[in-house]
Amino acid sequence: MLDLFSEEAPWLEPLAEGAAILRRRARDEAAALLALVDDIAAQNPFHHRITPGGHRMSVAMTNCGDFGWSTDARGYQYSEYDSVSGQRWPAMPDRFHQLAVACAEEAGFPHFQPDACLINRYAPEAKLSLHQDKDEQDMRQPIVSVSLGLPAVFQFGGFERGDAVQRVLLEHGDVVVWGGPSRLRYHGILPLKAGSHPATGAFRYNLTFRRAFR
Ligand code: MD6
Ligand code: FE
Repeated sequence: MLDLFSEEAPWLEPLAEGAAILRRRARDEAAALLALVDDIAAQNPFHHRITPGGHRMSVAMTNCGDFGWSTDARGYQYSEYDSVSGQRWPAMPDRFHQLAVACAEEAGFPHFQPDACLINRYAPEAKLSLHQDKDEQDMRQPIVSVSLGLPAVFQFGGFERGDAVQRVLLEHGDVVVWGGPSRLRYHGILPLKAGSHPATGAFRYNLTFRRAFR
């Protein structure tokens, strides 16, 4: 579990029990991560999916890894094949895997082995409504989330949709590790404010690493 006052991890900013921000943790390797995002998107382009309720998501998505998360008329699920392209997802780059495992360990989750990475791209006004990440099999596994490019306001709530939310700004290179007793908290992203970031232009990218299946 998190040791909130550990001197070895002064960058670790607790959000709640089991959830913390590793400020700027990925900043030095952000350019390399973004180049890998470009490679992945060249194989499986960003796509605005339609939710089971018939809404086009404002966030554009792709995935890499053994499994990818997606939504369509049938619901939300992880699958080996992309229902849009009919192809397998691009492989998860070693660099992604290593970063996710290291961040999980630094936040107190030493056995994380992600098999899926969802990549979200936000343009101005794109948002992600309050949701729980609950499509994974093993809730003991954390989620590691890497923010790149334009800043966004992350809403971090409780266990019911109507609970009060904290708001924190996530900036280029920030990593959120999210697990343990906080694993099923509601969370979301407020509409992205327009801007221009030296590394990503008009966009924000978010990589979320998960263990989809045991
Ligand atoms: C985002 N993140 O930051 C959306 N989910 O763009 C998430 O939905 C998320 O940051 C689970 C754990 C951490 C996250
Ligand atoms: Fe989420």
